[in-house]
Amino acid sequence: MNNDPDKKVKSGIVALIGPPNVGKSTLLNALLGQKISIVSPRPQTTRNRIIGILNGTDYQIVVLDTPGIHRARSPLNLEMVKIALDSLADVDAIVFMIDVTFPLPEKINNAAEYLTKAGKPVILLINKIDMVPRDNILPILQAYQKLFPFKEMIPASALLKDGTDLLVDKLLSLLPVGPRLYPLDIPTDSTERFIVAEIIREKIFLLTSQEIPYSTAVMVDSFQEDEQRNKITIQATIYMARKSQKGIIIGKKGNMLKQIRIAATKETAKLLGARITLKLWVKVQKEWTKDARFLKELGF
Ligand SMILES: Nc1nc2c(ncn2[C@@H]2O[C@H](COP(=O)(O)OP(=O)(O)OP(=O)(O)O)[C@@H](O)[C@H]2O)c(=O)[nH]1
Ligand SMILES: [Mg+2]
Repeated sequence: MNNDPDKKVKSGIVALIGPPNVGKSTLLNALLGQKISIVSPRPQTTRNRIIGILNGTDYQIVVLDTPGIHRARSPLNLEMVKIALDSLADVDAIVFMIDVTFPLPEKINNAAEYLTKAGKPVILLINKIDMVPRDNILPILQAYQKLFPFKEMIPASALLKDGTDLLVDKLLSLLPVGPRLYPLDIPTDSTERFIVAEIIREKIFLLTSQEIPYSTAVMVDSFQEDEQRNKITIQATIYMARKSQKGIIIGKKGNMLKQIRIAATKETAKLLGARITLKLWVKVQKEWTKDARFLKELGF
């Protein structure tokens, strides 16, 4: 790779946007070839704008993963949707993602509205094509053609990295020439603390059910590196919206919390390339999803 940071390349910002659970975070990770953004089978996993920086010899694409657009009621959910929609203001191009396995829902209709308002070139990416017969795809493409004047329509599987190279090619044709916006050697601007909190949150999304993942927030309280022993000690707090949920997240004899800790420790160790000691606390932060001050503390 040409390492001159000032070299003029194809350079710009692209947002991944669409309903929850369509595979936006999976696509970001597939494009980067490493896990930057957490993924789960449940909708509304991503709560923040996550930046992935994709560098090639003659390009840099800054990809924004965003929370899924949904009908929001609680202040937390309203914030999530706002983060997603606000991100469209800063971008050079938009990838509007849908999931080929769900029929065309009415609620996708407001997509035309926000995409039109953004006034940027939009690529439609129809994800999860590995899950349906090829013949199912064409009628869906035709239906979406009526929704918005997309620049391109790309059937893809983020999971199998099918269609992702084509997406990069098409995006490059939409980006301006200029200097890189970020240094060459960083894949994201997320802090290690944020990433660890997200990993813990992901394990909660994967291991618990019903309303529990949605009532959970995680903050890393301390992060102590012992470089000589290549060891990191991390303390984090899991905040639950209700008192009754505290028992559920801790589990019988502390078993649930233990599973969360083991899974999060393993992934954090792999990510940071160090031995990890993870200490988890559980606290009740009453109705935090509606608590403006607490949401601010979480960075919303
Ligand atoms: N079969 C298949 N599953 C996929 C594909 N892409 C994503 N998934 C799965 O779909 C689920 C949701 O993926 P995410 O990447 O978390 O979706 P998202 O759009 O970021 O979801 P939110 O953050 O909730 O808006 C996960 O279980 C993924 O493994 C794909 O191409 N094929
Ligand atoms: Mg996501």
